[in-house]
Amino acid sequence: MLTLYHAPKSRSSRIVTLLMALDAMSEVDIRLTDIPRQDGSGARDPNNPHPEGKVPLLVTEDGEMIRESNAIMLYLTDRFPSDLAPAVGAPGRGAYLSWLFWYGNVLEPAYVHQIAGLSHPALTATFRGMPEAVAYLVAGLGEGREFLMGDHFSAADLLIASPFLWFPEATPDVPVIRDWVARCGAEPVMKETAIFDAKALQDMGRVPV
Ligand SMILES: N[C@@H](CCC(=O)N[C@@H](CS)C(=O)NCC(=O)O)C(=O)O
Repeated sequence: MLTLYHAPKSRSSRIVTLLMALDAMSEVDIRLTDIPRQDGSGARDPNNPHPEGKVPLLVTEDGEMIRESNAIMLYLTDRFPSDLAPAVGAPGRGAYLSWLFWYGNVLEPAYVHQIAGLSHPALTATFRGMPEAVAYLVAGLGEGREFLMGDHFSAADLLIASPFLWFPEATPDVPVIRDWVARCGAEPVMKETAIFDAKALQDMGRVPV
């Protein structure tokens, strides 16, 4: 069985959402894991084998550790084929890979630099910035596309909409993006994850936020 180290209401929640969407919750042992939170609560969990004590971490049956949300999502969508992701060789596979890696390599750094108020020519040269990221998202959602991969919700939507679903005030004030974030947030698995995480926090002796 696979093992997922998961801290409720964190970046690993999107992996739980994906497992629900893939109908693969029964294939994974979900280990509730503590992490240091920005409000000062929580602490590094000595039972979490992630080299930095972070979540998510997926461990395979062979004991291989997979870290980074996009790598874990790619592994899971390949392992549990569905309409959430194109298979190797299928149309749209290149776009799918590009969206997953664009999230980690470009969007999240640009987003964090903006939140931190950081600006430097080296950052701009490497990552560009949020205006360029927003333009890329708008282009991806162009031509009447409901979702990034076309007319249905995909793992790419789940990953890329996640920061805007956590911090709605950070959603770019562009109708096509706001509408897409709302469509992603309305997916039934989002609500199921919120219920799962609230119960998980209670099980950990924490008050659901
Ligand atoms: N790039 C990683 C980031 C993982 C990450 O930063 N996770 C946070 C939870 S939202 C964490 O584990 N923080 C605990 C810590 O920093 O010690 C991913 O997307 O998987």
